[in-house]
Amino acid sequence: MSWWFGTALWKRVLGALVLGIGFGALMSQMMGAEAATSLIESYIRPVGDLFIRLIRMLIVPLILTTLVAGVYALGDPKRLGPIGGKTLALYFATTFFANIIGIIFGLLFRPGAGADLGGADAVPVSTEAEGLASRLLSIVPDNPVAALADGDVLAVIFFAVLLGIGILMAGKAGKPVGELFNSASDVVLKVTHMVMEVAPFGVFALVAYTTVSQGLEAFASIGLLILTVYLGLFTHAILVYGGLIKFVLRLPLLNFLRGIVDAQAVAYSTASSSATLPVTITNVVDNLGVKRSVAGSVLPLGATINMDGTSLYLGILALFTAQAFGYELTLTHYFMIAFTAAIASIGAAGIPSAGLFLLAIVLSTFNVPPEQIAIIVGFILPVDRVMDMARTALNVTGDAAVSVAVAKWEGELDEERFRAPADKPMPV
Ligand code: DAS
Repeated sequence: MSWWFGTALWKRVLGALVLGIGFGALMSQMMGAEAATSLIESYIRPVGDLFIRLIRMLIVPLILTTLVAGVYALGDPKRLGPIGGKTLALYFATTFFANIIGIIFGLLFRPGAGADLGGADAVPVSTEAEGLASRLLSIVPDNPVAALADGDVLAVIFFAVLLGIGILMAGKAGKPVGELFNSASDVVLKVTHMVMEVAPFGVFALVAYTTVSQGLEAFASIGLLILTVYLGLFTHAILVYGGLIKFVLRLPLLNFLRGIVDAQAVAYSTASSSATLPVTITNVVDNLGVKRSVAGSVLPLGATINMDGTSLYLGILALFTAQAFGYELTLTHYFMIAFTAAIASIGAAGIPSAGLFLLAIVLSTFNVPPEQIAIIVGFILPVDRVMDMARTALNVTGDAAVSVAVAKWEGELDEERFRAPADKPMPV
């Protein structure tokens, strides 16, 4: 057992990810996809579902305690403005680049050219999406206890920020409450560490199930689309986040990637930014030295409105559709696709396949009729998961990169911790 706990968690999680894919593929080969899916669904997937429930359980307590403690630690409410401003500016900037990369890759690889949509079962989708305005307006809870109980992340953020400001404004009278939240934040982070010890088992179970249930042959039909999406996501991660961390912030990129690999693996295996949030917060606080004042606000906001992977994916899907149905697109169309993909990604919830169901907004820019939209969604849906896993991992990576940038620019980054070698004990 000492080997197990002596091995860094990120290595165990990464190993579980690889083993899960290998185990799923082997079971499919040995028993056939159907039998393997049934066996894994009955005896292995419940471990993954348990893990998701455990980390989802932590979302509200972690955001509330970390954010209130973080605002209290700032000492001056006026500092929240610059943090919020830098955060939103960076979220929009990275999403803009994601759009451009998505459209460039869609044009380069032409994944939709010659696609055979004949066998698709049409899935009608609405063209409604929560835009930024309505999403941010829904942030004010009319009952904070209900918002906490419902896990309404944006409302919890709003309430926690106000509570933190109230504590600071109360001066000495607020100090006991501030100290209480400081202590509660430490406790909840420790509980998250305990839950993260389950991550290798949860990741293994979820990825093994996805591998057998998706079936490797399904990928053949849209292998080029999957390749285009993965290459686009990888390019965005290296160019935009790598450029930001290494060349703008002048921080070691390897430490960044290693520091958030748990969150990336959990995001990849759950395909849910929201479910991954406790792991993302713990990773950037413990491994990257981002102070709670930034981690507790930037990350929950990012898990809700910053989805660069989704935006990039919708850009590629729009071109896939145009190529599959033979639409001629103009430069204006490309700008409108980029703009609507960004808006849709803001409206996407941090749950599996949320992005796909917002495709209609993007396709409305070149008047694709509902029946063709339904055919595209029906064609993609059976194998959307394998692309969702990757775009969710990118979404989480983007949130973490922005939290590091804002922390660095606001003097809320413990660089010694960021630069600490992986296996060396973290500086206390
Ligand atoms: N699965 C979503 C997320 O959790 C992303 C998407 O569906 O595009 O980030």
